[in-house]
Amino acid sequence: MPALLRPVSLPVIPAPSRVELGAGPELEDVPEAVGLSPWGDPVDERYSLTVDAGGAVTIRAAHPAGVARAEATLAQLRGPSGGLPEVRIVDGPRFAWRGLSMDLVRASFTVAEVERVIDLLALYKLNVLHLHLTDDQAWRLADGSYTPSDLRGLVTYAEERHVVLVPEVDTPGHVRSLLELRPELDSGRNRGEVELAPGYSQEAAWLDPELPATFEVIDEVLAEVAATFPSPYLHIGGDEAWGMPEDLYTDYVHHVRDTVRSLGKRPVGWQETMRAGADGDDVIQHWIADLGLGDLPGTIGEHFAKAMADVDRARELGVAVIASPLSHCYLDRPYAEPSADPAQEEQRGRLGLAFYPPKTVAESFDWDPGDVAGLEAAIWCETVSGFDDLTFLLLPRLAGIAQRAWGRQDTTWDEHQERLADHARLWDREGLAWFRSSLVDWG
Ligand code: TNX
Repeated sequence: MPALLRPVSLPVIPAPSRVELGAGPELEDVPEAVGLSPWGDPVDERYSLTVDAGGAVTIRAAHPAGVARAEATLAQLRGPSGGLPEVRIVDGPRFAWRGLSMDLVRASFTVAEVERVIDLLALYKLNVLHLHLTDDQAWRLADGSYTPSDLRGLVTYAEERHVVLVPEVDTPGHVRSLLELRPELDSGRNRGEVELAPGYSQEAAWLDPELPATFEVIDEVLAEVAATFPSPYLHIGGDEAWGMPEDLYTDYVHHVRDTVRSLGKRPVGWQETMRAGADGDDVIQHWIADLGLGDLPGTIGEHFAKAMADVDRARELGVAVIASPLSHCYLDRPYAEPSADPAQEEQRGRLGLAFYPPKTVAESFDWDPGDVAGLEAAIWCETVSGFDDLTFLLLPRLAGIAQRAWGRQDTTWDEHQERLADHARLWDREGLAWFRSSLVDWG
C-alpha cells in the first residue's frame, strides 16, 4: 500500500491485504455520484471492500480516491481491540462534492490543526475543505498565520488524502481588515456603520469597483491564490456586502468572476452573487435558509428574503447549487440538548452563535438535501477560541452531514446514533474533543 494513500493518523491496513486498481463489474452496480466534481473532471470514488474470515482485506476501486474511501471505511470498522469483522461492502458516494467550509479568520489555527481537520474529512469520506481565508477581522493571506509555503504544504497534505482545498477570498463585503492593510482602497464612501436591525449596527466596509486601486489589488490577490491552489474552483465570497449599492455590487462581481475565469478557474460565490446574474458555469453556494424565527426585521430581514429568492432563481436557471443551508449545515449553531457529561455544559453554553435558535443533533440530522450539486457543512468561528472548541462543534454533527453527503437518504436517526456511539472511540483515540449529546446512547 503506497504511503500516499494512507490517512496518516488512521490505522494502517493489516497484512495480508490486496488493492486492485481498476474497474470491476460489481462497482458498476453502484450509482454514479451526482453533482459537481471538486476535481473538475469526474473522479470515481466507488469501491468494494472484502474482509475474509481470516482477516485478509481486498479493496477494489477504479481510482486511488476510491481506495482512500475504502480505507476510511476500514478505519471506521475496526473494533476496539484492532480486529476487523468479516464483511463485503460495495459502496459509492451520493454527491460528488462533499465538503466543509472552515472559518480560518475568526479563530486562528495552526497548520497542524488544519491537517487534523483534513484527517477528519478523510475519515468521513468528505473531499472538499473550503478555506475561508479573509474576513473583517483578519486577512490570512497577508497578516499572519499562513505563508505561501504553509498553504502549498496543506495542498499536498490534502491531495494525499484525496481532499481538494477550495480557497475563498471573500469580497466585496467583509473587508475591514483589507482596508486597514491597504488604506488606498478607501474610496471615501465605502465604509461606515450600517444598521442591520433596529438598534443593532455594525461597522462595515466594501470594495469600490469605481476606484482603480481596487482591482489592482484584488486581481493580484486572486492571481496569487489561483497559483497556490490547484483547485479548478475559486470561491469569490460575495456575502453580506452591507451598505454597498446594488449596481456597484453587480459590477464588482462581474469583474471578479472575469478575473477568476481568466486565471483558468471556475468561480463559486455565496448565493447573493446571483444578483449579478449567472453564466452556465457559475456555482452558487446556498446558505440563507429559514431559521424558524419568522420574518427578521430591518436590513437583515430584507437581505435574507432577497437571498432566498436568489437561490430560487439559480435553480430556475439551472445554475449549480452547493447546499449549505444554515438550518442544517451550520455547525456553529448552539446544541439544544444538554451534554451527558455535566462538565461539558459550560462549553456547550458558550459555543455557537446566540443569534441561531439551538438545535439538537437529531434535528440537525433530519433533512434531505434534495437535488443539489453538492453539500458543504460550515463552521464559523466567532465563538470558537481554540481547536478543542472547533472539534466540539464539529463532532458529532459533521458525521451526520457526511452521512447525508455520501450515504443513503433512508438512514434513520436511530441507525445513525448507533454508529456515532461506535465512532466516539475513534475521536477519543485521536484526542479530539467532542460533544457528548444526551440524545445518543454512548454506551
Ligand atoms: C454569516 S455564512 C456569514 C459569516 C458568519 C456566519 C455565522 C456567510 C456567507 N457569512 O460571516 O460567520 O454567518 O454563522
